[in-house]
Amino acid sequence: MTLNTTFKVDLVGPATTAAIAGTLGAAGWYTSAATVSLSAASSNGTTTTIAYRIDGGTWASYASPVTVGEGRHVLAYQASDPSGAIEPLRSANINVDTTAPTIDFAAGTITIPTGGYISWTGSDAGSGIVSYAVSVDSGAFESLGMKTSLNGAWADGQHTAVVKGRDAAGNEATKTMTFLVDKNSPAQVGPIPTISEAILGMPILMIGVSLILGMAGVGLGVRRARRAKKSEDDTDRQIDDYLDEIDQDLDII
Ligand SMILES: [Ca+2]
Repeated sequence: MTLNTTFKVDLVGPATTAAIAGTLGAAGWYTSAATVSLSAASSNGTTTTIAYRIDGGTWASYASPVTVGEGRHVLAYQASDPSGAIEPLRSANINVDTTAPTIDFAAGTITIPTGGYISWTGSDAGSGIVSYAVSVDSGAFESLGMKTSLNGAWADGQHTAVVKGRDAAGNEATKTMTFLVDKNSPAQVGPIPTISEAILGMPILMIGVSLILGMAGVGLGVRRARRAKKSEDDTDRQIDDYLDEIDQDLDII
């Protein structure tokens, strides 16, 4: 009797493809909600099922596109087919920041002395502020990096400044400030450096101080060693002289 048996060998397990739809901003951030579509195919053509979860939540069976909103998200997914082949666990990072930064300064018209400065604060809960730019009296925007103050040779009188803040995702916010330059206004205390400026300045200062201290330490060590050597030589010479004297005395006797 001849027995014919057919085996279907599933050499390659299922593989999932994730397609993300949304407005891609800067630095890999989406500036709109992002919708993920998952599709899986198995080499033997059998139906596959995809399990997924978001941010370590409960595993669910994928049925339709999944939308994620504001925040940093991790989408984990894994397909399997009826033959028991399971795809290695895959994951995708999906970062969404749809919100522009917030810029703040004192309400109303700010009065500053001649040669004074204007300042503001900014915050962004999503991707974080990466730069500021300011336009005074409709002039060109001046890029200020992370500086949160600006001084200029503004004439006495009223001026306007448009402060623009940009987050890492590319969202921008602008806020207009009105300020009055008045030569009779009391002098301002110098702008306090932003935290990042202060931190950036520290290592350079610390490296400088360490180098000076290190060099001073080496210099001191060399000088001490030299002094010790000299003192040793002097003592040797004194002993030699003393022995010579005894020798001479003995010769006399
Ligand atoms: Ca933001």
